[in-house]
Amino acid sequence: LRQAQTGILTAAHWGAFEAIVKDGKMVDVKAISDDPYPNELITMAPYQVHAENRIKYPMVRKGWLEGGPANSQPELRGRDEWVRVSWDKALTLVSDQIARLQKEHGPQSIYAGSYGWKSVGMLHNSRTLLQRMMNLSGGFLGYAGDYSTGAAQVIMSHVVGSMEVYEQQTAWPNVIENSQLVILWGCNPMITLKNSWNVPDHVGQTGFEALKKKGTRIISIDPVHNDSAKFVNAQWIAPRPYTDTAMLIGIAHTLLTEKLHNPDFLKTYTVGFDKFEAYLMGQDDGIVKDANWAAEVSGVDADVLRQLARDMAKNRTMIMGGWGIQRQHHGEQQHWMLVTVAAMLGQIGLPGGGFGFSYHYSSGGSPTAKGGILAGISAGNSPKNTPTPIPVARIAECLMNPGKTINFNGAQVTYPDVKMVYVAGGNTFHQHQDTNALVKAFQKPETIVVNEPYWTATAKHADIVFPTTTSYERNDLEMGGDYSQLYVFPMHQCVPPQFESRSDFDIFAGLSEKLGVQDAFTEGKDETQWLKSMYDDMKTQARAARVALPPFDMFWESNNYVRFPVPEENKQWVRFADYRENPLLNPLGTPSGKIEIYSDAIEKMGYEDCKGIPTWMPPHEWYKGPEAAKYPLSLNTAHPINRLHSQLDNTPLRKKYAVADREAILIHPIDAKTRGISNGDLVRAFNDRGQILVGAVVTEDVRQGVIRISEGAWFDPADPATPGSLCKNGNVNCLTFDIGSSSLAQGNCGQMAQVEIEKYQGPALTNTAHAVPAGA
Ligand code: MGD
Ligand code: MGD
Ligand code: 6MO
Repeated sequence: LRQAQTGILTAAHWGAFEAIVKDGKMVDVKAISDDPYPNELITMAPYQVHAENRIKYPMVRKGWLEGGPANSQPELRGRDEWVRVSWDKALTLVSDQIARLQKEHGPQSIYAGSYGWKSVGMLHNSRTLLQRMMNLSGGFLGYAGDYSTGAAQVIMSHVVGSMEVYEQQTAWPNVIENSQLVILWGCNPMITLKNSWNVPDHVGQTGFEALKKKGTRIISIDPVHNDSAKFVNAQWIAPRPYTDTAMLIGIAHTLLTEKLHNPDFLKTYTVGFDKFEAYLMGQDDGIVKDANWAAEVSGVDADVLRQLARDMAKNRTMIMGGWGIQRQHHGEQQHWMLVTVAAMLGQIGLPGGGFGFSYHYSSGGSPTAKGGILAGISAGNSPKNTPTPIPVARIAECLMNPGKTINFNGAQVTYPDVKMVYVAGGNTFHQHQDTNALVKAFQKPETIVVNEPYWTATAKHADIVFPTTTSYERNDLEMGGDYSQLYVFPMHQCVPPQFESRSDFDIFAGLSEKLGVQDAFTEGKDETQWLKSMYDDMKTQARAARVALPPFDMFWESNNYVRFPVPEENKQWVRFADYRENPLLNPLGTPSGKIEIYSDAIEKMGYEDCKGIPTWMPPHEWYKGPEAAKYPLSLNTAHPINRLHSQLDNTPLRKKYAVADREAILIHPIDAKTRGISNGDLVRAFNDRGQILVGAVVTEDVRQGVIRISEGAWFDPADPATPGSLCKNGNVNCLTFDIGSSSLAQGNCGQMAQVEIEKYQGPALTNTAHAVPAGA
């Protein structure tokens, strides 16, 4: 047990901390002493609680309130007035619609997948609570996959037999000791490790620090000279965006023709290399895919690619793949090729070798502790008539095209006619691509309900909004270290619920009451009783692992948190070592039990856009596509340094990154000069889908021909009545396109688009992204 010193112990996606509260206001925070890499984002907690754009009361959009779901003037969503109502009225309005739709149209008429990053906490898990209530009241339409790894998680299941992207990685001490060369492939861990799905342990950053100290050679392959590459003094290789598959194929060709590959490994542990070899050598299409071919596509010198292949083969090499590269059209191919190259190198399952797709995420590789694990509240069982989920990133298409059938991982999915959308803990208007098309799609349903602490663009485009507490206004429990399971943190309530806000638990309990399922929803337990039962289950597991914990009451009163011991052997754990040691006894979860460089299952699906072997296919938009004549710049939409997606955009931290009060755009000096753009200028970035206002940062940190605008700036159309009007805050998804990565995974393509930019010459525009709407 570890003790908090001065404040109230709580936690967030950005770390555990002690909150300092004075006269009912959170005024300051202090990172816990165990945090090896405290994250500045925690200092924004007081601003989260006391933000000016909190939703204060239950609100209903005027058109919906007056016309009801059938005559609500849905085209006014996003610009209508808001009317304050009582909690009882708001709960009745929503529960009446749920009951009516379940009866008249069935569960497929209510989309309650509600994708999103919400806040941490095992009880107040908004999305699970929504689904719990929906399951009890007749079911709902949910989603499959996610926005983070949509393409990679599906292809990896076919190639290595698990989603892979969320698996524990070879432990950091083993990597530090054994890796001689580390490749950061589209990977920016010093930034993306700041935040975790659970509470971060921040061990990953100490791993990179140790590599730096040891002088391990690191190469970063990224169109942007990212912060991690700078931190570890990596060699920077800057490809044309979206061309990584071609680069990797060129590297594979060098490995093969220079006999640097490992035929024994390929024979014992993989299937289908012969088919890939035929493709490499151009046996079908007459195109030999060597380093010269790859250089022509990717803009990286052929000699650099050849040297990379040689260096990888001669050293114990760990390839750390990020996920931006698969948030692209044909995004499946990138990770498939990374595994193929790693298989050719033959180091998978060896200390410090192979590949890892989660070193940049939630501290994959932080050694697993021994103790207990908290289980959160569950969504319960789905009723028998629950509809087939839709791929998460196809939501806008689904709303626009009821009845349409699409391919999805060997199956077919038909979009139901969605009449109601319920969002709790996500920000659809941030996460989804092609925002202006989403505005139209959001006019289709009869009713849109949102639980939110803030007036986000999603809340502004809803019909009914429930004001929700932040996690600092309720009691909860959460694990620390997604992979390590190192900590259990109490999340003590720091301040009372602000204004009339309620927790998601209370909101869904209230709706459950009106729907006649309250007892099943709460199981007769209040907040404290739920937390006690979660803690007690965890304590029982810990006891079995010979770790003694105090009773719940003592733990809760004490302001302590739990830190579990890490067994020595876990510090040397190597991913795939068991498979390498005995592939017959420890087969992979693929049809062949081996790594599938050729997948018969995928081949038999017969898709044009995802074949049986990893293949280079030009993406929907890129610098060689026809659209490049009008829109020559390739867009990069990486995750923001000082936010979690859209979260915290409404805090003073934006002073660190906003330029002229807009989201920043990184522009290469030559691209800026030819357009007369200087540092600090307002810039209009645009294509056929939309236009946004951004602030110029002219820098050689981006490859020429590439612009970087981070995801997450709140959507703020200059004229909400005119489709496609200028977004005054710089929401990059106004520029991205909304098609699936392929028929296989249907992942999103948020990390690509062709764009043009110009110096903004129009009238001065006030940024109103964080303003409250009329009537609120
Ligand atoms: P967040 O900003 O975290 O993003 O998309 P989201 O997960 O939707 O939204 C969470 C919302 O939940 C916020 O509005 C917050 O205020 C609210 N919230 C927080 N706590 C609570 C709570 O307790 N209760 C309720 N009711 N609400 C709460 C992220 C998504 O974006 C992801 S994961 C990825 S990987 C994608 N990345 C990406 C990209 O790289 N490029 C482009 N172009 N688009 C992208 N979109 C995707
Ligand atoms: P990204 O920033 O989207 O993060 O983790 P990732 O998806 O790995 O992309 C990583 C790097 O890929 C970037 O430096 C980008 O320039 C590069 N890249 C983009 N396109 C290409 C390309 O075509 N080729 C190559 N070689 N490189 C390319 C995201 C992860 O991060 C997720 S999914 C979430 S939900 C969390 N979000 C998040 C956040 O919003 N903020 C912070 N600070 N941390 C976060 N951590 C998590
Ligand atoms: Mo994600």
